[in-house]
Amino acid sequence: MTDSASNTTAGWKEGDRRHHWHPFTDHKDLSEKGGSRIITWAEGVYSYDSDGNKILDGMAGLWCVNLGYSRQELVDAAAAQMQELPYYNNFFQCAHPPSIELSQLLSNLSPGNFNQVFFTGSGSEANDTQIRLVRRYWDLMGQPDRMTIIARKNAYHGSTLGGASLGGMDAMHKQMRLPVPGIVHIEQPYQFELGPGLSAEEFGLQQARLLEEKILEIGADKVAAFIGEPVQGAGGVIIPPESYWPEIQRICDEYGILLIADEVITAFGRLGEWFGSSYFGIRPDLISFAKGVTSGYLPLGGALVSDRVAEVIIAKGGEFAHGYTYSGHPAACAVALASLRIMRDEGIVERVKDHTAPYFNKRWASLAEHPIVGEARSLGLVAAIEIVRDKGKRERFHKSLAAGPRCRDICVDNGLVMRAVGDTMIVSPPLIIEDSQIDELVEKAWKCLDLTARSLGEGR
Ligand code: PXG
Repeated sequence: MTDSASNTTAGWKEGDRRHHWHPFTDHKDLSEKGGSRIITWAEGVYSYDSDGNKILDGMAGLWCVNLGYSRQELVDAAAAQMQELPYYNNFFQCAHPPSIELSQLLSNLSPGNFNQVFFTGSGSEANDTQIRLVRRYWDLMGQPDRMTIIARKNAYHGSTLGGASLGGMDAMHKQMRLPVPGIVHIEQPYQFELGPGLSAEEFGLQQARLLEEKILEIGADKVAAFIGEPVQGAGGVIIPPESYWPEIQRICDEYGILLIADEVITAFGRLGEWFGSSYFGIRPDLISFAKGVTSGYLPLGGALVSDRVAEVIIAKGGEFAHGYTYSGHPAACAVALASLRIMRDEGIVERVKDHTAPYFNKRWASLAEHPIVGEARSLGLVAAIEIVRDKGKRERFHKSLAAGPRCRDICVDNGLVMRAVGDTMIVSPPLIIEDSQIDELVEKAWKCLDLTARSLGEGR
């Protein structure tokens, strides 16, 4: 086969099947299902496949295309930067205007005590950077035994060895013999699964206090940091009760441990605030970002570093022995600058908070009435529904029926991207979604739940 497959669906599928190894994919299953759907173009909140099907992108790509697919300014920013300076590094006492300007803008947009930005190429690298930063910080503070980072089960922090270790995905740990030493996990604030019967307030406090128990078990003088996503995304849009994060903050303060907010999904408007930490009123010491910073048009991530940490490492640390070829890539930074300026100048975060999210939350809540929905939850523009066999008892369908993946496939066939995490269906649409498109999303979701229920008929 040549590398110029005929420009047809069949040609692309064949090239894909033979040569293209996909992330997080069971290729045997993919080929049994007839191969990949080939996405050829996209506009606004819709993507189009090579057969001309129009699909409402309920996932904003992979939680990232926050401004939708049609922003010419982002394309122009990349093109102009590529003509001027397509690449230069930020090593060896060099810098370039886009990385400088973006670090300034991010410092301005972030909460008050963040004034340093370390750029990476992705969210995984951002979280690897956080591991380096917290370990370096405690070494320089003369407390090298503060090594352990506490994370949560079912968290997603990326797929590098560090990111996957911080994450709490059993399947990833098993395949790679992770986590690396010095990372431990506590249970997550997932009330639908773990806390039925408790009030949200009680459950939030109970799950937060697992952090305190773990700190006391390990010894506070051995704990470096706690990391969490303000709302767990890939784990199934797990929205913690209001009582959870303030209690986590209290515990981190009490034992002096660093708080890392992984805001790869929640930063830049997803929860109606520039940072999800602000929504929950927490004061992290470190923030990871990626995805929405460029609206996904080019890869970029990074760590926002608070004064508490930066002052120690910069003042006392000499060279920080860490960095990537693409740390602060000029074209990616130029796109991020354009993307964040659009968000700021068009008031997109405010619009999400005041209009889009309230409308979406109300419409999404109506899905709770569906016969196979055990819960419909949302916050800002992330949302989940729990598919169940018995609403009253919150009983799941048998695993072998794969209700979630079945529903996901039905959704795509009916023009909607809605992702399945087990039997939890999740969405995270572009922030620029219009009311009529929210109506379409919810109507399609309802119809696809009907079709799923019908196809599961025998299992009920
Ligand atoms: N942290 C969080 C909170 C994420 O959601 C990462 C870190 C890693 O970012 P990179 O850029 O290295 O992928 C993520 C990424 C899914 C899915 O199936 C989610 C992510 C990535 C791939 C798949 O929902 N999130």
